Amino acid sequence: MKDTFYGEGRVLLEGAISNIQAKLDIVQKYNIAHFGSNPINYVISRVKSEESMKEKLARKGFEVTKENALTKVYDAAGIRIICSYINDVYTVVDMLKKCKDLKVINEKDYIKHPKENGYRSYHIIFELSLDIAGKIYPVYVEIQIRTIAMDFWSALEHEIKYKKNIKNPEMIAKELKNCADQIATTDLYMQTIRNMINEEN
Ligand code: 0O2
Repeated sequence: MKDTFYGEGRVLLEGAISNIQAKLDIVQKYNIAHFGSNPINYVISRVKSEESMKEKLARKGFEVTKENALTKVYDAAGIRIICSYINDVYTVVDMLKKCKDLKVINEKDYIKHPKENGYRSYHIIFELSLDIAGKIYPVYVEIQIRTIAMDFWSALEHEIKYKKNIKNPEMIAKELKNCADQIATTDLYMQTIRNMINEEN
């Protein structure tokens, strides 16, 4: 079906996502074969919805056009990598940065520097050079890497954005912040126990 907003740009966005997913698949198999473990739990991806992209372009003060969606906002193509442990998040970040055809455009470590609401995740924007029939197309992809617990929290917190008429929004925000802090403590605790188990082997 023809895309009414991204037009032929959708081919580039989906192509970039497939390309990075293929890299991640190989990396996972390599890690299992060589180290007997895999830092990645699972991977999900999406092309940002037309509605959400239009809202973001307008919010950032850009004209709502396909060109701006592909070049001014960097998360039209998005991949989320979910790991079990915090150290795995940083292992995956390092692995991705070593890929020769991925250029880091921007990165934000919301794990070391959480947002005020408690949001934690590692974000990197890459520029991927997509080679289609000998022509090189630069495509931006946002990769978010986080633990299962951070992802669980983030999904619930994200719901607030789309829910209208929430009673006690301040109380809910406060409870979510408390929960984010407890999750951060638990993530560290789990990592420590895992390190102790690995030391013993
Ligand atoms: P969706 O539905 O995931 O596409 P922005 O924060 O959007 O003005 P920027 O620079 O792209 O601009 O921000 P950033 O910090 O890199 O965050 C982009 C994405 O990270 C968001 O995309 C969310 O997916 C996620 N994110 C960032 N902050 C939060 C947060 O406080 N809570 C949750 N749950 N997710 C967050 P979109 O476009 O919002 O949505």
